[in-house]
Amino acid sequence: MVAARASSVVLQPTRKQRKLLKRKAKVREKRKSMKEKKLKEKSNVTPLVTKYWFQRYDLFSKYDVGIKLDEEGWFSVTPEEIASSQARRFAGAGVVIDAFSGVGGNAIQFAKVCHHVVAVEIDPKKVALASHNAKIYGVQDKIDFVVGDFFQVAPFLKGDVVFLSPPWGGPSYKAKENFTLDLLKPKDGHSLFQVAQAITPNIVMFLPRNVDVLQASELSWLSSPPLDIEVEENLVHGRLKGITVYFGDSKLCL
Ligand code: MGP
Ligand code: SAH
Repeated sequence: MVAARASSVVLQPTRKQRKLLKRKAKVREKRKSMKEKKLKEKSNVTPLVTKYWFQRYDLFSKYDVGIKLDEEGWFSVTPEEIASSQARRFAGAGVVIDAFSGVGGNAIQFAKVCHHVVAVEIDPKKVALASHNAKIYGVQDKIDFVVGDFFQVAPFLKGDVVFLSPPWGGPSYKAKENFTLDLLKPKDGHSLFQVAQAITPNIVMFLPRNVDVLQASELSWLSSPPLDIEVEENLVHGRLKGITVYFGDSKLCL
């Protein structure tokens, strides 16, 4: 009997073929980077926000459907996975006030699970972007957009939850070893909390990952008896992005 013997021959590309493959890879790389450059130019991607553009699908899973952001929106929007988990705690709640709604990252997720959202934003251009983005997620009818300064309009607002994600002072916030609440914009965290407290004790603050957690927790003492509080670390792909502090009743089902 003759045993069948398997044999394989590995063909090495010739020098000429290797050169050709290299050239093709280079052309592909160049085309890819030109395509990215064009896409970035179309999407307000300045050098400051390029790194956030690479995270675009973490920011909005429906990015490719036509999501629009401006420069501040790029570096401030709450990544969808975080915004969605923040909102899910209030599933079924009545009215959520998103006091600094930016381009809509949080407002959209609240609108998906709550009855109604009042989204306050001082910059009319961002309100237009948020309204456009809300349409993409099919929740525009559940959000009332208010162009205004939260500190001015707060006395006229009624709601069951107030969500606070104020400006942290730009991407350089992380240069601080300990981010204290006086660094929040446009007013310090203490004043902001008091304004929100006049609306409801159910307050959520989205804060930098280097925030002074003890100082943030102490805001609960502005109420008597002190508000219940829960501090949550928010990660995306295992990387810490921010800290959420829930005051009051974080499992509202109204
Ligand atoms: P980051 O720390 O600037 O980015 O923002 P990244 O990619 O984590 O940086 P690196 O250090 O890993 O290189 C992280 C997240 O914080 C952003 O996606 C926003 O959700 C949020 N964020 C950042 N800024 C500057 C602000 C802000 O000013 N206000 C609010 N509300 N959120 C912000
Ligand atoms: N959570 C938002 C991002 C908020 S960034 C999102 O996911 O898209 C903070 C926003 O607060 C910015 O858009 C800024 O224009 C807005 N802002 C700053 N001062 C304000 C004020 N006094 N009242 C309302 N909005 C304000």
